[in-house]
Amino acid sequence: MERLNNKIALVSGAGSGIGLDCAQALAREGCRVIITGRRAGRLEKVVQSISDQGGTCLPLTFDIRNKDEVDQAIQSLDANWRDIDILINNAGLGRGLDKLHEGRPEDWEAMIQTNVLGLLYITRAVVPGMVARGRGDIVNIGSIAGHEVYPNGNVYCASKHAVTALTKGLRMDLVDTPLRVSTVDPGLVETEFSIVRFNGDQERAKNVYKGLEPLRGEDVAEAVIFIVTRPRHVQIGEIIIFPTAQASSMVVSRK
Ligand code: NDP
Ligand code: 8X3
Repeated sequence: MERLNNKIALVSGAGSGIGLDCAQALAREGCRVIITGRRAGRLEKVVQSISDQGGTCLPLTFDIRNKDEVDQAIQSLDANWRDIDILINNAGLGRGLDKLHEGRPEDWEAMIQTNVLGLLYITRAVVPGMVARGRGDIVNIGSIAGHEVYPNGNVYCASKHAVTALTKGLRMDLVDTPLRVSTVDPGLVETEFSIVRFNGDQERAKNVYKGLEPLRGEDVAEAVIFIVTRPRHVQIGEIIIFPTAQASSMVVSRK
């Protein structure tokens, strides 16, 4: 088993949800963790909770949709933090749940710019250093929406299908290096995802998880830890993870 002590991990979108749980889990395993997001206050709280547990955490506040901000943030890392070993591409969002021909172009832009371009920008900024050092793990947080399409999920599903393709493409491009590329693709996880998707409508967001026990961020974080602790000759391609009461995007048992 690969030990994570003193490795440097970067988790995008770590101020809430799955990213927050990944950051805490990696810190518990001994990583020094760089956390990113737009909400500085959220990141500060995560830094505090990790340092209260004896871990080390550095916040970087930037918008992943802006390539210049991404590049500046990564370049701003001092020598102590620069050699990132583990990149968790988690930042992402759904916006709206509408028929495509009735959807809002600004929602499409937010999803594609964040889930696809943002992931690309940060990968482009971090992976060359990993290649030069001859070590590194990249774990993308995709979705079951990267394997299936559901009604009104059109652009979100397209963005997560793109993540599936980018995971496979990057794995091919790095096959002659010691780097590993993986994806964790969850079904329903109760986080702020649906609150964001429904523009702050808490009631509508709650209904998404009503009548079943959804996944928690920590369930996804466990899969991430499994991936990055495999022996170096083992590369996990993808982990699809559902709540027990979910069998596919559309097949969900609610009591
Ligand atoms: P959350 O909304 O709790 O977390 C998303 C995180 O992404 C936030 O911390 C947010 O931080 C960050 N983020 C969003 N936009 C940007 C941006 N432009 N720049 C920087 N950071 C950004 O939801 P989840 O934890 O559920 O989502 C995490 C990932 O998991 C996403 O990629 C999502 O698609 C995926 N996923 C979620 C599932 C679910 O059911 N919840 C299931 C399958 C996959 P901030 O707002 O501070 O910038
Ligand atoms: C989020 C899960 O099924 O709401 O990726 O699209 S789903």
